[in-house]
Amino acid sequence: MRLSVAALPAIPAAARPRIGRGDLRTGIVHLGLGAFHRAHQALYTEDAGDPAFGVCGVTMRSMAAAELLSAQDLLYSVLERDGARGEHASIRVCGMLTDAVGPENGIARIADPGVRVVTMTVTESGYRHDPATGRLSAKDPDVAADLAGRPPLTPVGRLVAGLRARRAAGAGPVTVICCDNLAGGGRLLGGLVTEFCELARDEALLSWIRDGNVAFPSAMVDRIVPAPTDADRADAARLLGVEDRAALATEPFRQWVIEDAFAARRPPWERAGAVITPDVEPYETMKLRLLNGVHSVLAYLGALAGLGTIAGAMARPELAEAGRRYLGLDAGPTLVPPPGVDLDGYRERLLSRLSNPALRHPIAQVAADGTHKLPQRLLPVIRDRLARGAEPRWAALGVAAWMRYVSAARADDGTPLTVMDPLAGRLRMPDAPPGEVVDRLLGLAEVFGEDLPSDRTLRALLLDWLTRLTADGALATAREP
Ligand code: CS2
Repeated sequence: MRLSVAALPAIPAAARPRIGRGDLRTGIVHLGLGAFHRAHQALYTEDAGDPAFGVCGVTMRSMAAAELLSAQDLLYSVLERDGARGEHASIRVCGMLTDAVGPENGIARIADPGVRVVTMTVTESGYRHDPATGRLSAKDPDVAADLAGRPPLTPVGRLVAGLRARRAAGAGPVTVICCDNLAGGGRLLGGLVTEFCELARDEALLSWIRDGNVAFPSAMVDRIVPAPTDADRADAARLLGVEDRAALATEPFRQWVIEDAFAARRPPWERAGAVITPDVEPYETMKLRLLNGVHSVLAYLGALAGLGTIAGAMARPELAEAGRRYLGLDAGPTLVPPPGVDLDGYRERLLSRLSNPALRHPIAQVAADGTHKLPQRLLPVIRDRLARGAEPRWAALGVAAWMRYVSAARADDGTPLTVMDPLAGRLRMPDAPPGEVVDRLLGLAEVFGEDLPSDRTLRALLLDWLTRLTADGALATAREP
């Protein structure tokens, strides 16, 4: 039997959805119906317990998730894998989706007066911005085509179309929350929407937004959610007693900190443990520089060493040590802890989350889209340390490992690696010597800005690390710092 409303009586009572289906109305449109949303914001919203905030999930790239979910009455299960308890996993079925649709139908739902919140997880590169400046990427052909007036394909173009429809329908104010790993994501997204409207000469929408009808709070989102696998579906079937083709696995930990800047009614997310605060920045900075930063360091070194998962990289003492040094010596000193947070405790907990052996988080997933991730994670740490006259050695090792990964596109044992990045074609230079690789990659202004390419300390660090990575490989380089 497959998971569906009719199958719910057959699954363990503790795993059943927490809000009655009959009570649920659509109050949120979510753009980007991937695993992260389903294991994070959807569960927070279900746990908040307000039936006025069911979620209309909108797929942005392929219809696969919408079809899969629609075939099982929009139900899916989430496994929590806790390495500290062996292979044990607990499971629950989330029942918060009220729809799973493609962009054409989804965008129109933003104009529904019952909708008060739009959330977005479209990955860092989905915003189609220049990561160094935060401006809309004018060279991007999809952005240009959206601006020229075709049915929009970019997430920002689609969001603008939805807001335009909402204004026209007189459906009232709405809050748009960027739930991707971007510093100041609310400001960034608000800026991109404004820029898009300006370029499209949509004065009416611009003034509607300026009049306070749309708020763009920033948020820090945290939960490690690997791409779902057959093993996850098999475990879900075993624990539920019915088949769930949309099952996902995640870790027990979750965190959500949202800036208290809403334009309309919102779900009582604090009931589910979310923090609503006037200042989200210290949380974002801490999470991006510590968790995401060390993730990237481990992913590029681990990929070069031929390893498959983040926990696998953490199991190599030399890589775990490089990660610790990055956290303790480079990232840590740049942070101001958020109120009540003990940074040492946060760091130790983080290291144990990354070592969770039950969560097979693929390195390839973390290594993807480095040109959009490094500017959020490692480069701000490097800038801060350089400004204080310090040498950011471990952050530079992470960047050098990225340089080796994208330029050689093979592991240290020669195995080819698939580099996923919007700029992949420009990054590949398998036969170039380290000095040339450093100069050409550092010269990418959209990644490294105008300041870093001319920094001599950084260039020397990168050249030293890249020369050693090329000659000795990642493990030996990390072993003899
Ligand atoms: C990861 C993140 O894929 C990546 O680059 O660093 O997705 C990470 O797992 C999440 O941000 C955890 O909250």
